[in-house]
Amino acid sequence: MKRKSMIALALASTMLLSACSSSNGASDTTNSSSNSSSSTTNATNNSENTTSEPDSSHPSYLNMDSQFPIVNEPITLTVMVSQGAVQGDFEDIYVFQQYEEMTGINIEWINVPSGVRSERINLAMNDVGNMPDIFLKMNISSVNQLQYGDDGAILDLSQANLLETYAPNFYSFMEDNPNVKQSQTSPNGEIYSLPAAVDSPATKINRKIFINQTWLDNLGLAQPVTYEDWYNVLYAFKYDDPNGNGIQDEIPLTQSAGNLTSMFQGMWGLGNRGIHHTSFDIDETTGSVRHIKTADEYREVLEYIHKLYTDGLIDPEFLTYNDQKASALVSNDQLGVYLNTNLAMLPKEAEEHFVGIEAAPMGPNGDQVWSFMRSSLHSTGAFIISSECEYPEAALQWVDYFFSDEGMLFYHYGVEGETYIQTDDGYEFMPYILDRMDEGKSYDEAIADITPYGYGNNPTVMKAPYFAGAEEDPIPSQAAANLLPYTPDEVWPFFNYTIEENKIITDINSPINSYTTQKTAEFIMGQTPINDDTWKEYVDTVYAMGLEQVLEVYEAAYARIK
Ligand SMILES: [Ca+2]
Repeated sequence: MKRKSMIALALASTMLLSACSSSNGASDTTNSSSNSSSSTTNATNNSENTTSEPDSSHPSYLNMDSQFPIVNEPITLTVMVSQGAVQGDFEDIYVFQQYEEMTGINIEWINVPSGVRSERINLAMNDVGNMPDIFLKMNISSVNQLQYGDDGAILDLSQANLLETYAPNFYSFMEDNPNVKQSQTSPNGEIYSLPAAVDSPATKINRKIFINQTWLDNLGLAQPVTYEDWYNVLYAFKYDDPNGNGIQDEIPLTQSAGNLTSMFQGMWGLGNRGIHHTSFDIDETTGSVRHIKTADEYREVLEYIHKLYTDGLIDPEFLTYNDQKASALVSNDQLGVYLNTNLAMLPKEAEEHFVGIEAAPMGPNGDQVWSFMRSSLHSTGAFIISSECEYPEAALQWVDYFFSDEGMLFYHYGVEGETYIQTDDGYEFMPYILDRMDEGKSYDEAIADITPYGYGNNPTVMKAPYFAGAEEDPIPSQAAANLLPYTPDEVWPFFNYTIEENKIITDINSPINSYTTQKTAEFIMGQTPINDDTWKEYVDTVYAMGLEQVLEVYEAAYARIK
């Protein structure tokens, strides 16, 4: 509390000083030069007319005459940044080296290995008087933002038109995407971070179904659409030797239990508020929040998947699913259906066989929801300014460029002719960078000293053609276009919980999630048969664990964004 009031005071005095130095600067310029720029004239006018534009309060250290450099004289900002496994020192990343020259802002990097991220954030946030200016790519959760914000460690960006004035690109993105604003606004109304955002169907639809078209062709089958088609196609994949080697070695479908239910739940209308809340959506008949995992429709989903399992149409080892395993199956031409965001985890030959499904699976009542849909927010907490930052305006201008089209391209690809070239399809890295993959480097390694975007949580927008992710390759991109018509009209953003609500989510909903996850696997495999008695016992157990309290939290959080 004490800390918070000191910050408020400090900010007020900064603004006062800024206003003074701005008018001083204006008169200095007028005195020293007869060719005073229009912005100087404006500033002079504004200082005389208090009802006019807010420009008069720009701090004098900012260069307001052009986009770059951001500052009149070089300044230094300390930035704590999360470092992925193959990411070297951020000091050596090409994009940021260039950006120092463009902006006049020297960055002192504090590289933090991603594995110790949480501890280092906590230490830094409590290191009063010695905090970094900025936390970048640190993926700080909403509830932690609220705690640190409440403690006065984080600058509240909702005050004094800070975003509107110094982050206009982000501000307009937020205005155009209300769910981003909802996700970024704390229950107390304050805004603590800029997020990692997405703005293309290929990245928003975080999982697509890819089906082995070669196998369909070999068997003379059409793409499946209805729940019956799906059963029949998976059955043929299993028993009709689609890979033509004369032995039954095919795995029609492999995926984790959670993704299997999410993949098929839309056939019974579940998951109608997108993928950020895998256990909750809206019961359209009542308008109330619904717990998906105890809904009657979920029982039907489980019965369907249980039948697939019993008839051998799902990998019997689905509980230990991982992408490496799927990749090995594809190498051996043994996999029929693959669910992921793109094909990058699979060997190259996957592109010869797999296509995106043409329509979302349709259930017995015509339901056809594709719930793997993100809001425009990929992850929060990508960029945070500490309350000790002396140059918050410059820090905002520094990050805001990455929310412009030009800045998105720069962040992801660097500089044309130096690190990327423009092609008919968009942009690609220069051959000297891509060639590193021939030397055995992964894509992430190959680009690690060029751009900072590996490992996600970047304060920018993932949007084609300015983003280079494998989601934008032709096959995943087409898959996303096919599924887009079936995605929910209203996608819930991440919810922001009060500290009390968050305690309920942690103490009650997390154990419920563990229990429903365990029972889901048991129901699919038949370890617990699905009948009226077992289902009632399961549902009763979840309620006894405190589901009503969690539903109340959800209703409250949902009400805040409505
Ligand atoms: Ca075979």
